[in-house]
Amino acid sequence: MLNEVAPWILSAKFVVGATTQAQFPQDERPQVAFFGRSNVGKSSLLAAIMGKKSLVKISSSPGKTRELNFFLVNEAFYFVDLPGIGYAKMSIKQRYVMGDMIREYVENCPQLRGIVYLVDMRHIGVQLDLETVEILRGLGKPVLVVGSKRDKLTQSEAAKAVKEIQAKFELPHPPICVSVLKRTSIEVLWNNLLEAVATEPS
Ligand SMILES: Nc1nc2c(ncn2[C@@H]2O[C@H](COP(=O)(O)OP(=O)(O)OP(=O)(O)O)[C@@H](O)[C@H]2O)c(=O)[nH]1
Ligand SMILES: [Mg+2]
Repeated sequence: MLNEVAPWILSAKFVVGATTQAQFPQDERPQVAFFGRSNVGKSSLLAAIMGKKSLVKISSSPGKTRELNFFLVNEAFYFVDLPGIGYAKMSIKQRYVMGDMIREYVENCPQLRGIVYLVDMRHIGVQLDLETVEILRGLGKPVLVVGSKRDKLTQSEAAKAVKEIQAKFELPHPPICVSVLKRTSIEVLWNNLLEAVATEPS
């Protein structure tokens, strides 16, 4: 049966919640990872794209995702839900462990074709976001900066936020801005990601 909210999805399943490299899927299928500060809406966005809320852990309290969660989509590629960064209640040691885990994944996974980096449209220019995107770019992975929680802003606030995101992150195009609540630009983002997984790494 076709997925009613996400008709582009033929199948989507949770494969593994990994904490070490040995647990990452070892096959050749391309991967796209979702990253950003804790509570920005990564897991919610994944659930919206895959049209299946029950697959993904979402919480009103930040710090929900603690593992690298791999989802196999259309039997063709993986979406990876990464733990959020900058979660205040996490100990310094925990943050280091998590940071190492993510870095190890990004640096050592040749199947990783790109990273969707989510930025809350209400909080643009946070130093942690700017620095993290710079690091990811430095690691040679394509980064797609996407604005989240579009529904929390008025039309004029959103227009301003789009310009700010484009300027602060030095993007060649205005960013895609999504709302999971209203399902704004979910299909546009999906189409962009399809291109990313279809592109051979340079
Ligand atoms: N209004 C609104 N709320 C959203 C949207 N996306 C996510 N949220 C809410 O934001 C909160 C955090 O969402 P998550 O998807 O768990 O965020 P996350 O980035 O995965 O968080 P961590 O796993 O802690 O890194 C939840 O209460 C969501 O319901 C959105 O587009 N609009
Ligand atoms: Mg999450």
